[in-house]
Amino acid sequence: MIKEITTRPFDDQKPGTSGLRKKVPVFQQPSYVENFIQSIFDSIEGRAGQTLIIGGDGRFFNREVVQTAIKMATANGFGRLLVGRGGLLSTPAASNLIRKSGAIGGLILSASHNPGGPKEDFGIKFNAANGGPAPERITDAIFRRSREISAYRICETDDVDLETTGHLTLGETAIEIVDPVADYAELMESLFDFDAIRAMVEGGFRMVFDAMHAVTGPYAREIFENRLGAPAGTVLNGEPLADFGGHHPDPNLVHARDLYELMMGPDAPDFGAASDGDGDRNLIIGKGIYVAPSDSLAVLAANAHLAPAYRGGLKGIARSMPTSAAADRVAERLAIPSFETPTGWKYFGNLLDADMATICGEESAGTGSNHVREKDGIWAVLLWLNILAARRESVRAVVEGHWAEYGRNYYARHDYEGLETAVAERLVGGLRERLSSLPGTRVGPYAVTAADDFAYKDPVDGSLSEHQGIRILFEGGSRIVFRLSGTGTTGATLRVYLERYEADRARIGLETGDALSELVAAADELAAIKALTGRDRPSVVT
Ligand code: G16
Repeated sequence: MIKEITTRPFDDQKPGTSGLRKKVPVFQQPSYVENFIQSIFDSIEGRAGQTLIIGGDGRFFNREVVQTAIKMATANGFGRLLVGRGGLLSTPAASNLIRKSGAIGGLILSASHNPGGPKEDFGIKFNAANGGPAPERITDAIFRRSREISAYRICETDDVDLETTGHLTLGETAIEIVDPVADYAELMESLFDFDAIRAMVEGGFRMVFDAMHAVTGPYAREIFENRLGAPAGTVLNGEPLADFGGHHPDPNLVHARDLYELMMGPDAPDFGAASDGDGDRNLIIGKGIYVAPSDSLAVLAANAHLAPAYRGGLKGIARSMPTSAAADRVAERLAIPSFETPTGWKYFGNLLDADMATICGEESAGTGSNHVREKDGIWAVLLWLNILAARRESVRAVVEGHWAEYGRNYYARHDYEGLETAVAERLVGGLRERLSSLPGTRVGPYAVTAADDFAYKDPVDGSLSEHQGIRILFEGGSRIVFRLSGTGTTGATLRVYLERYEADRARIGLETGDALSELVAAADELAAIKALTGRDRPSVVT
C-alpha cells in the first residue's frame, strides 16, 4: 500500500564531492534517508515507468537503506528495479548496469573508502542515465529540493528477499534481484586479452589482490581466480563485511600496509593491488615498487593500445587538477588533447559522453575509461595485467622505462585531517587573498610564475565550476595545490598536493620524500600551516 508521509526538511543534505556522506547515526534519524531519496526522485524528470538500479558496498546500514529505496522507488512510479543480490553492487558495476539496462539512473549506497560500522560513515549517491555521478546541476536540484520537502512516498510492505536472484512484482513495479558480478565480469572480458593474462599466470606470474573486506571480493574471485586461473588465495580479505573488518577500506600505503609490506619483502609476488569500499579506487604495487596513482594514469594511457579495447588509440586523456601532469606529457606525445578538470569523477562524464576523452584519472587512486562512467579499480588492475602480459616486463621495468622516456613528476599529497572548519577556511581564504601578489616572488628556491583559484569551464555544456583549489605554479613545472576535501564527515581536511617535475635522467631515481622536501617547506611558508593549525606534520602522506 502506497502512503504519503508528512516530513520536515533537514538543512544538511548537500551532496559533496561524491554524494551525501555522513555518520550512520545522522542517516538513522527518523525520515533522514527517506527525505534524501525523495529529493533525488523529485529531481529525476520523467521517472514514471523507468528503470532504476539499486545497490551498495555492503557497509553497515546498506541492507536497511536498500529496502527503503525499493519501497520508495515502487511508490514513486518506477517501472523496473534492478537490485544487486545481497544489496551489493560495486560502483563501477552499478554504472555498467545503468548503461546496459537503459536505466534512468541508479542509487549507489556507499561512503567509498571511509570506514563502516554503527558509528562510522554511510553515503547515498545518485548516478544519472549515462552511468556517471550526477552532475552539479542535478546535485544542486537535489539539495534545493531537500530544503523544501514536505512529504515522501513509500510502499508499506514486507522486506524483499535480497538473497535470491529472480523476479518479483511490487504494485506496478517489476523487481529483479541480479547477480552483482556477472555483467561486470563479462564487460571486463570484452575489454582485455584474458588469454594473454591467463598464459602469464600459468607461466608462474604471481599476484595478490586485497579486497579489504569490501565489495570487490566476489568480483575479484570471479575474475582473477575463476576466469584468469590465479590460484585460490590470490584474493585476500575477500568477504564483504559491514565494518570492513574494523579497517578503513582505503587502498593507500597507510590502510593497505600489510599488502605494501608483502610487496616490499623478500618473497614478494610480481604484482599487488587493492581496491576500496565500493570498488572504484585502485592501488598498484609491483615487486619492490609502489606506483603513485598519477604515474599509474600516465603509464596506463601510454600503453593502453596493448589492450584490445584501446587498440584503435585514445581520443584524449583527462585528469583532475590536483593530479600530476605526467599524463599530459603522454597526451602530448600521442598528439591527443588533455583535459584538467576539478576533483570529482562527475566532471569527466561530459568528456567521455562526447568522446573527447577515453581514459581519465585522479591522484586519489581513481582511474577509468569510457567503458563505464565511474572510476574502476578492477579495470585498472586488469589493464596493468594486460600491459605486463603484452610487454613481458616487470612493473618496475615499465615504470622506470616510462620515467626515462618522459621525465618524472615527483608527487605526494599531505592530508591534515580533522581540522576545525573555521581554521581550514581561514588558511585557504588567506591564500586566496594573496594570489595576485604571488607571481614574480620566490618561495625558497622556487620562482612563482602563476597563482590562481582553479575554475573550470566545461567544454561540452559551458557550465562553470569555481573555487576548485588554490594553485601555485613554479618555474620548471613544479607546483603546490591547496584544497579542502569534499568527502570527509568530521571537521575539515586540508589537502596539500606537491609536485616537482624532473626531466634529467640522472635525477629520476630519488626518494619521493627527498625530492619534495624543499616544496614541503615552501608549502608551509606560503600557507603558514603549522602556525594556523598547530600541526607539525600531516595526518596522512600518500
Ligand atoms: C571521490 C570522488 C573523486 C575524488 C575523491 C576525493 O572519490 O569521486 O573524484 O578525487 O572523492 O575527493 P576529496 O579530495 O574532495 O575528498 P570516492 O572514491 O571517495 O568516491
